[in-house]
Amino acid sequence: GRLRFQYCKVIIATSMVWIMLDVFLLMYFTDCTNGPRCNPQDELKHISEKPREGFLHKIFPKGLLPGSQTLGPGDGGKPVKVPSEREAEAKDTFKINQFNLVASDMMALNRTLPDYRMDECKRKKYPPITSLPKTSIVIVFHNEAWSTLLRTVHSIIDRSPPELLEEILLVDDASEKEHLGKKLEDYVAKLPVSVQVIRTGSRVGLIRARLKGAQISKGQVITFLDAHCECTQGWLEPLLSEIHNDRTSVVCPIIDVISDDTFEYITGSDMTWGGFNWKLNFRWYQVPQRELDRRAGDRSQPTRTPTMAGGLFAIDRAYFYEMGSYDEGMDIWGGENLEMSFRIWMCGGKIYIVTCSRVGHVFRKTSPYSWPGGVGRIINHNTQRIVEVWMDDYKDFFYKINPGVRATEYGDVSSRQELRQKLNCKSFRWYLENIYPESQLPIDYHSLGEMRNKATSLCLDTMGRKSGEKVGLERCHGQGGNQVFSYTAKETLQTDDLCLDVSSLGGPVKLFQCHGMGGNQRWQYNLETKTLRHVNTDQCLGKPGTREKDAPSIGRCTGGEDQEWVLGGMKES
Ligand code: LR7
Ligand code: MN
Repeated sequence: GRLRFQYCKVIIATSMVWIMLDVFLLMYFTDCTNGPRCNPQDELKHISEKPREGFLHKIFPKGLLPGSQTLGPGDGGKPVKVPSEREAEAKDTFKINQFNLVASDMMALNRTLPDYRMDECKRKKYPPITSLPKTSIVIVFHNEAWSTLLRTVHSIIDRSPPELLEEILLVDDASEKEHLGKKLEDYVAKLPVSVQVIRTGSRVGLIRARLKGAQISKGQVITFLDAHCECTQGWLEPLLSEIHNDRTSVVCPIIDVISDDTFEYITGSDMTWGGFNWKLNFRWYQVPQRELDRRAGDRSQPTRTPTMAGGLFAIDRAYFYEMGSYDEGMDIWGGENLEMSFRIWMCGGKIYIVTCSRVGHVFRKTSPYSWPGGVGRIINHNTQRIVEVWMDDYKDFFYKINPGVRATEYGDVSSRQELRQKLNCKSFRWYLENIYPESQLPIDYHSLGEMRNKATSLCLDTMGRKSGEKVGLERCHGQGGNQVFSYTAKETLQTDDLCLDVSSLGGPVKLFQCHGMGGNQRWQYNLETKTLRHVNTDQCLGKPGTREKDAPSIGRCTGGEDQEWVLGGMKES
């Protein structure tokens, strides 16, 4: 009897603690107005959830939260299933942000994520936290959704050692959404870290918005993030410790994919790095063997990357300014990542993908916001500023594949050219030879122009087709673009990042991702006979055969006019 009574007392006492905690939690969360956790019908559900790693535990130490095993939508990085009655709403609201807003809003602002790091990373010893530099985090946004923006903020607070967080700066680039006004300021004021909302006033674009955040930042390091990210366990220490080792290192995490549809967290490969094509689009490519060898096969070592994606990186604040921060002449979106990549490498710094640091990012297929003056105009303007300042003669590749861009205005770049002088930066050729020999821009080449067939006077044309598809033959238009090919020193016939590729006798002649290993992509041009011999098959490129009229053929070398090709843009040698 006595024992049983004691037992009951314990149960009653524990229940009281739980009830009091529940009431407190309810009070805290009814205060915030929107978001999945703050929506009244969700309150009780919230309280019965499994303890989360961070933010809540700053208020309620680990272990004090009621421990039911119920997980919410998206927890553990799992995909969110939108209930069928909300599918129409999800479809209708998709275009607001170009992602599934219903799914995002269903998830906790502090959803749980597994620790995705490889074992070597978990075991790594970093310098003591007290010796690492503190970072300010700068997040710029234009019309970002509430739940993605706040999930970014919560993931930082939850998964960063507080000692390393100087502050979070949210730079609002003239958003027009109610929820990003006072409501945002009130919400962040309650967070256990200094979070400030800064307003650009008028739409200045992400580059100048970042400059505004950087300007007022106080941390020794600035970490930039997009406004729809989720930082994972242990993301910050490896970044800061790289900068601590060498302040001229600019460091990026691996950027994992958060699905724009289900918000599933999908880990990206540690075997990709950043490159670019002739159009100066940023592209992910496979890390070459050369770089794997340099790291002696240790995948937990940072990868030296030729370029960065641009949205997620950390840099020593003073070094950022020494190196010319950003080109203030760039508008809205695009190009700043390549500009910074070329500049950092050519002027003495390094760029790494730190494979022990993982941050998720919602990749979108199109952009949801307005582009004052037009997408094309803005991107060409920014890209022209890069090629004119940094690329020397290699800018020909960009201009030839993008006919018409030369005529557009790009403002005054003289101060950026002076910066290049002042910092005593190396040439673009140096960058290609030393940092990016695998580049899609051939370091040496014989020609850059059209490829005209003598017998038919037609020109080789990609027809805008992709890797794996047949190359076409069309009336020559002399405008470059799809009719621009380079006969390179590696004996490839290349246009952008595609090479003419033949894998069986008699063809077909296809476009294929250039692999730089010769093989099916190796051609020998004979200056006298003007023939192009495919080395592996020992056959020659010719005019269309009987079966197809708009594709070149490949067959026995005859020396006839139908196998003669005049290569435009031949270099004197
Ligand atoms: O006018 C604008 N003002 C802004 O504040 C336009 C955009 N922005 C904000 C925007 O709300 C977002 O937070 O700027 C940030 C980046 O814009 P996104 O998310 O539309 O860009 P993105 O993710 O498609 O583009 C990538 O390339 C950009 C080139 O300018 C930037 O460098 C982005 O930061 C960059 N994102 C990443 O690197 C994440 C990985 C994507 C890849 C590859
Ligand atoms: Mn983005």
